[in-house]
Amino acid sequence: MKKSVMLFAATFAAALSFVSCVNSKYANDTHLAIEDGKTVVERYGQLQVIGTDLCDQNGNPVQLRGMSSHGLHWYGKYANKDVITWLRDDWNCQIWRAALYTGGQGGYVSNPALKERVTDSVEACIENGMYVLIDWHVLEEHDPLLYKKYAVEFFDEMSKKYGDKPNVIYEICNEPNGEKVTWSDNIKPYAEEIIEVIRKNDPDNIIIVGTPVWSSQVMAPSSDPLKNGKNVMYTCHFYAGSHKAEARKNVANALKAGTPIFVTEWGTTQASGDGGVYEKETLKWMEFLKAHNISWANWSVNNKGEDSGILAFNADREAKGNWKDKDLSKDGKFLRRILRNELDMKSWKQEQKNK
Ligand code: DCB
Repeated sequence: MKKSVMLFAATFAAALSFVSCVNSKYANDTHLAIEDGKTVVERYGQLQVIGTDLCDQNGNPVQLRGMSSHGLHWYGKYANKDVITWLRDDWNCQIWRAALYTGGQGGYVSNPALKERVTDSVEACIENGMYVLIDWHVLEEHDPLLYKKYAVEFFDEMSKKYGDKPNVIYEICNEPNGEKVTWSDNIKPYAEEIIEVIRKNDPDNIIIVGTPVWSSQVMAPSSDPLKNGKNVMYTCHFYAGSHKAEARKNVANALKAGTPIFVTEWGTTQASGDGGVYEKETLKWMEFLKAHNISWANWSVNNKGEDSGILAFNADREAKGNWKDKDLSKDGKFLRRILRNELDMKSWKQEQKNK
């Protein structure tokens, strides 16, 4: 008796999840950079946040996917039109992330000319009909408040310049970190001020806010929300070799609590950016992000020879794009297939069996 009830319940649950999968409100998303001759920005237009979903101009949920630059002060040469166009046309990228390290040697605060790598990126993406993340890459300084003065100027300028373009997404603090850096005392006051600066020039483009502990504590904003959270999302970063089921649970809980999430950076490797490509763990994350309609950018475009870099060591030194198989690292070959919709957990498992 009990057994049959359980069996019934299990069958019912399975049927339900099947139906909800087929009838998913996310089923219409084609995940294409170009469809019927139209770029993704031509199709989706002005983005907006509805509930926890990133949506297009008509209110349909959409999932954007693409690549992040490495630090623009190290590998900014790849932030050019040739490479970004190649990523759109060959890799099916809908979004590009320009990672402007703020602190540290060579970062923006000590090297303001770096801004050109950002504006080059934005202009290439506008011409290409792609979305672009302007990433204020807080990392070494730990606390976004430390260089707030620079962030105010920077985001004021960017939002004046590009606020009327639907392509632009502002990522205002990559990865706050350090024991003393908390949501309520550091990130929230920083974010409220920067959002106010941006909103004077740009009433509607999406703004993304980092979360504590290298953007892993995604529950933090739900208990102490921003005063100006309209069209604001929060970021969760993961590295598939380091962050697994528990991190996904955090994200699921944050969504349940009403927090919209955008994974502005993730890697197939360990959190160091190295340590091997974790294919199966990555594909678990891909299934999860797709099922929850969470957009992402992968770390990163470089040829330094680290496992999370998509280029083979020393490949494409001229930064021209037009990559052949031999120019790609293991990570690069894997990522390209994911982005081109050629690989998912099911087909990967089949391939492993056939090996
Ligand atoms: C993040 C950063 C990013 C960093 C990657 C991989 O940091 F946002 O800037 O990129 O994740 O670690 C790495 C590059 C290296 C470079 C190094 C120097 O791949 O080539 O030499 O930056 O800045 C994270 C992410 C997660 C965690 C820690 C860090 N974590 N971190 O969970 O502990 O310490 O940078």
